[in-house]
Amino acid sequence: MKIKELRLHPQAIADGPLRSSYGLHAPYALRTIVEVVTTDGITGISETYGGDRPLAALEAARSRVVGMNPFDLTRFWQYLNGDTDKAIDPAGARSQTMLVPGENPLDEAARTFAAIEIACLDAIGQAVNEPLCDLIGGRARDAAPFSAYLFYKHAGGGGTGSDAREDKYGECLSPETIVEQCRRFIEEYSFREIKLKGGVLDPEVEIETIRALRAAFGPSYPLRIDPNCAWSVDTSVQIGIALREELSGGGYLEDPCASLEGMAEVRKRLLAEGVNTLFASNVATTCFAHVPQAKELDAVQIILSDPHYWGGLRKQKQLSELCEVLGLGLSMHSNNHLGVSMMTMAHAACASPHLTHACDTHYPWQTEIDEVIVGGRVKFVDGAVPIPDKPGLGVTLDYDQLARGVERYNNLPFRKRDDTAEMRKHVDPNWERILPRW
Ligand code: GKR
Ligand code: MG
Repeated sequence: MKIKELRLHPQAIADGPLRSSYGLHAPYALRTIVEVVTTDGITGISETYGGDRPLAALEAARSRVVGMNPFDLTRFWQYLNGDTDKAIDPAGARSQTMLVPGENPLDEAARTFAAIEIACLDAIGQAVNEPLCDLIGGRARDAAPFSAYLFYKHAGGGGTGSDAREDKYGECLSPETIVEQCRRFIEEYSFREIKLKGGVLDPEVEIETIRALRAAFGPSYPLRIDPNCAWSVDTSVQIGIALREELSGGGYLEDPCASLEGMAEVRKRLLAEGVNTLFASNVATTCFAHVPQAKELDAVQIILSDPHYWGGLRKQKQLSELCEVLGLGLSMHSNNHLGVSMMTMAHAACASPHLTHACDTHYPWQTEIDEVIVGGRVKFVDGAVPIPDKPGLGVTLDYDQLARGVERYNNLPFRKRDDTAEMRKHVDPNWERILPRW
């Protein structure tokens, strides 16, 4: 089997005006759907980040991918110099502190590799008639658990003009409206764990929001908050103390402040106060080189993997095993995505024997109108995505929908996620991303 064609389909998908410490989401998020067509007539698919940079990196690999045997992934990894993630990263340049995921040149090799690896594995899975998580060594579970990923947001459901989408949640900039948002998420998806994207409002309001979620849903729903480094070390310590009860029992504090050193300091000071809240990270830990550092400093106890930029599905499985050996927890990070990524994440989670927390997903923030897989959106059962009894990823592309996504993309005036620009356009013309803000 050889790859005879690589097809790239840029996609624009509607997204609501969600807030984070990066700023404001634009009315459309960018993705890329990848197809590898083999000489056997099989087409493997994957989904990755969108916009100029990720597309250019895939384009640059085209001549190497076409003609490649889809099993020849190790040499493709070497060709892309994927091992750059073994290098020590003292300056934290590999972190996601300032750059949004998908834009860091230092994880480009791992990102590009992942997009091709997943499509190749999908093709191989179809060739041997095995679901992807079984193909890479067997599943640890039949369904992947996800969490309710709540966002402070302005009114609006994403999209623009005649393509504007229904706003199911309205403006959510208070504890009460976030509780209501969560209630709807749980009603619709039956999620069992809750994540609040923080770093948006005054810490007092965010503390109040977490307390309101605890009061509304009780301790059987573990809580986590992720301010994406918006807090100083001192503020992180104060919030850790204030939320010691609410973030215990399966919950965690995610990237409260910047850098592994900063998180290590917060952890040390909290432990001295008798607060053993666990820390998770997808900002300070983005690659294998960060894992031993995180462990050594006791800065992070739960690594948030992501097959899209950690180097694909087999790397995800290796990370699960590494975390288990090191006594670290494992969960999964997410950005806006379509159903192909949804299934990739589900297979990755099911193939990971050691997965200690429900994974993140932005999927509830996307709409049916943009879905590119045949049969419409992926269905959740009890807060989890079951692995279908189908080969590969278990989903195929709806080419009409794909063409609509390309058209939306072609009509957009931007080619890169820029939450600062959106914030200035719609909320505050003088907004700067200041870290720490509080
Ligand atoms: O979508 O605004 C967002 C998030 O902040 C996202 O960019 C992060 O990558 O979800 C992510 C996170 O957990 O940090
Ligand atoms: Mg995070």
